[in-house]
Amino acid sequence: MSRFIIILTIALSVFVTPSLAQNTAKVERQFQAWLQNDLWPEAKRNGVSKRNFKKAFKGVKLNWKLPDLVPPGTKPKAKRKQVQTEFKSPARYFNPNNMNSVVSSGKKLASKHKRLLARIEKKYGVPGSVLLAIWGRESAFGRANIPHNAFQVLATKAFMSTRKELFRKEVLAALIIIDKGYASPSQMKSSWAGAMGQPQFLPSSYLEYAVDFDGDGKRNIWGSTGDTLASIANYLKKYGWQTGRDWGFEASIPNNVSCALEGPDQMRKISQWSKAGVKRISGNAFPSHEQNKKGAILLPAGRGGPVFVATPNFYVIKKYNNSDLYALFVGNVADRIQYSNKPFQTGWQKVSGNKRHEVKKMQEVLISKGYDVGGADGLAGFKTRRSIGDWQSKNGLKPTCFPNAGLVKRF
Ligand SMILES: [Ca+2]
Repeated sequence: MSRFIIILTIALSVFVTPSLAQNTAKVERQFQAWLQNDLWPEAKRNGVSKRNFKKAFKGVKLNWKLPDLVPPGTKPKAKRKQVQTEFKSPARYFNPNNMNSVVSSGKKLASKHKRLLARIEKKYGVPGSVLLAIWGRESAFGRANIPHNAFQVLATKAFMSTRKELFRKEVLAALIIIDKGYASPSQMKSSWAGAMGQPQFLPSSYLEYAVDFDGDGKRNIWGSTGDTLASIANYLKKYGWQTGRDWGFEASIPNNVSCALEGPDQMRKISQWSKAGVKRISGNAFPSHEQNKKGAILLPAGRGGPVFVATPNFYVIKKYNNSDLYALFVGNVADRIQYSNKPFQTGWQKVSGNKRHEVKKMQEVLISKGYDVGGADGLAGFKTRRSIGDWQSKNGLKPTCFPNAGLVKRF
């Protein structure tokens, strides 16, 4: 390092550090004022007592390590980050070691909690294997370290994040939870995203869907296995889980069935898909109890990966986390716990060379041409996938229904 740079570095650190510290202290003061003058009046209108409000925020300061923060007087960084992010293959989501380990713990817990799961299934109509898969995914069956103070996370985000309104609702719900005595402030542990306990419920979901299944009078999603599993079951039931139906099946879809027919708004009877040549990859027929009911075709990587027939229950799992890959992870783990322990049989084609901002640009062009891509976000949800397929057909290309590198460059 040259002497000049060393001097410059020292000069900068002397100059920058105190001003950053001063700014941090200033924002902390603004946060404390916001708690008292902005959040407290609304909490009060929601019936929260001053005593419990004080308890919740005793010693709580901003958490500066959380993602997506926008301190007062700054601009969001998220967009810049999004631009640089690589558009990734779904394969990453299905790491075989990770899945094997969730399945193996899930199988052990299925036998350990057999009677409990049977009682929950009887009451809510959701199979134990699906509950175990979600429990495993959300909190490693309650073993994950979920260390944050929910009030700190939620209030920091309600005060200065890219989604203030959402977190404001959640911090108010968290206050109601302790004000009603459902949980103590010290119990209120959450992830960095504000999701609480073993089922990873946001506070508003806790108020709406958590249940007391072990009968001690508390809806304890932090420490009770019965309450955790039944709360997940109740959540799925309230979102329309259809008892007795599967979540979906890995399939093969012939080329004469266009990949642009994907999506829950284009469901057909499973027997009709069958007639059109859609088959289960296992070689078995679709179960007879499914034949007369509706399902959607699902191509998470377009023609470049495993394809599925998804039942409405697949879209109920997505209410837990709005991602096709999440719901497929849960569905596959559930099948492997309950039926046969096999990963998806078709491999995922490699995806490389695209950045999210390039996919976003392609979406914007498609929107300008009148296609519905479900919003330009640089991700390939089913509306984007099938619009790509339609565009490809109209332009004399073989539909792949996926933003392959060569294709994206054409936009
Ligand atoms: Ca309980």
